[in-house]
Amino acid sequence: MTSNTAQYDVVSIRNDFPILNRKIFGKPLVYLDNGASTQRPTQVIDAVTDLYENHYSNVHRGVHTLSQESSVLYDDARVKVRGFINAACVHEVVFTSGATESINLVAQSYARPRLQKGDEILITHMEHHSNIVPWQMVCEQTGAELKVVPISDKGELEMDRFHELLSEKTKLVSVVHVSNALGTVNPVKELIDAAHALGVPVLVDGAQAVPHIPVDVQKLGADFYAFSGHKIYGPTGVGVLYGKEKLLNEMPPYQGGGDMILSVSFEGTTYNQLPYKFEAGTPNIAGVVGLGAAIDYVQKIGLGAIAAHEHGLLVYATSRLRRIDGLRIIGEADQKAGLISFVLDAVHPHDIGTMLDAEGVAVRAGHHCAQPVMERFKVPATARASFAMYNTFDEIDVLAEAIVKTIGMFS
Ligand code: C6P
Repeated sequence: MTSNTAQYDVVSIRNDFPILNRKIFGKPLVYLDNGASTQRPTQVIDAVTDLYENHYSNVHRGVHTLSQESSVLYDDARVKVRGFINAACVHEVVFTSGATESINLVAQSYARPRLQKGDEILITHMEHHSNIVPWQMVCEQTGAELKVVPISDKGELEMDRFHELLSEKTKLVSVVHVSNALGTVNPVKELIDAAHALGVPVLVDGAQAVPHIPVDVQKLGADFYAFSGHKIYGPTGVGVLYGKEKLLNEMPPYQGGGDMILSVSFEGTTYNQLPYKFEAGTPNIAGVVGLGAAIDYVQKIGLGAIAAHEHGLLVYATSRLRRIDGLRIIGEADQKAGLISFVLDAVHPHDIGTMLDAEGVAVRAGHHCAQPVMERFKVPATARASFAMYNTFDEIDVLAEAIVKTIGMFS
């Protein structure tokens, strides 16, 4: 199948990603582990290099030229993130180290002071550990209880159970937008509307959504939205917590340190305004600048075009993989983003990962930090091929052939 169309020039996109020229065991790299982390285009690498070579210093702390320039680049990235997710204002965008920290921040700063015995936090059975463990911790700290919305055999949320579990006891709903283990795209707007009807705020874990589908936090009505830079072609160690201004203003700082204060004395401290109140210490300046460049890059290609391309890959890959004897796809929701989790009758997922690597194909094998999903589908692990804007239909063919070869070697 051809991988290039008049509207979507995947060849030119691939040229922006130097690592895609790598050979693995003498074979062209087929990188299908984008759910774990995407690769970076030259534009992001160059933006980080330019910062370090020409502008770098600490931010918001110096009157000298380099500090001013770094501060402008850092603050510009926040403006880009605001536009990207359509937050109402820049100070609703808090830079964190990643989706994990964003969720922990909400658990400790929003939920912990509000929760007491008898209260409930509602999550789903398809959450990443990052959206389970912080809630277990805060429940332990406060005596609140964690409730879990079950999922169907197709890998969709059981919406009737969601409505039953949502009650006046629920103090927060925290739900994944796109499941990293199943690919399911959840009806987050519907979930948010139902929660809001009871006055319950909602956090959306968007780590696997923002690289693949357009996200407008105001249209969704999300109270909090979390994602990571490294899954959207940006650097590691940087992420975003979007929060509604009113809620962020009501929350105490998550950590204490430099930049999050207006004044400090031994008698007491006055906290800085949003978003700095939540950005204690020297931030990941290069990470933030790189994230800004990544957002520029994604917006230049267009998330609508990326989503359409990846959907084409998903449809093609699903039909190719379904035809392989002994292969079972885990997660067949009607609404899916570009990833396929699968198991083989004859081969353990870790062996699948190793065998595919020998063919140059990088997939993730394991529980994907979503062990409750594995337990739900009664598998110890899966192999997962996850797509990005630079993947091609030819690469899906390589994947399918490598799987068939793997089965042949193990039978
Ligand atoms: N999932 C995967 O291979 P961090 O580690 O903070 O950047 O992202 C955590 C996270 C949160 N939510 C979802 C839905 C995720 O998929 C992830 C990260 C990777 O699936 C690494 S475990």
